[in-house]
Amino acid sequence: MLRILAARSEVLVERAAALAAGPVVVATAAVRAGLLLIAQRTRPPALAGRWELPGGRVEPGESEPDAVVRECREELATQVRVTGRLGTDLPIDAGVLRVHTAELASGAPEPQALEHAAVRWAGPDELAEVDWVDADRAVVADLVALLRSG
Ligand code: 9L3
Ligand code: MG
Repeated sequence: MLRILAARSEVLVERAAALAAGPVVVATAAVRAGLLLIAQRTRPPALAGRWELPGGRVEPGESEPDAVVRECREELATQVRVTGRLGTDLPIDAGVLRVHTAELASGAPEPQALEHAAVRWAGPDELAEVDWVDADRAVVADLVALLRSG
């Protein structure tokens, strides 16, 4: 009985910590043939024109990989397969940003900018020059390493 109560309170403490940290936003580091898919934001005004790894908020009850797949379908009209995580949790105004690595599913359509101003595939030598949103700039070294490792 006590053990059950202890386990339950652990779950509650974890949930409280998650709520305090705010919502989780996932970002997708999609790689193909040594290139990284990057996307130019249109909103909010403070971020418009700057580039990011596409993604968005995880919905209640949704896993992070499922959120990555959903966001890529909604924002890019393509299908990705999540392959791992990259870097550490990044603090953002909205909560915390977690980068997941991915590849396009076989036969998936070419990504389209449905919600972005533009999307493009960038090579490792270009990433330092990209006008990143602040949160994503923090993982540029990891992104370069990811591209060079494949
Ligand atoms: N955000 C930052 N970097 C990213 C993503 C996908 C999102 N790579 C920030 C911008 C917004 C918030 O997270 O403040 C929610 O993202 P969205 O739903 O507007 O894409
Ligand atoms: Mg988004």
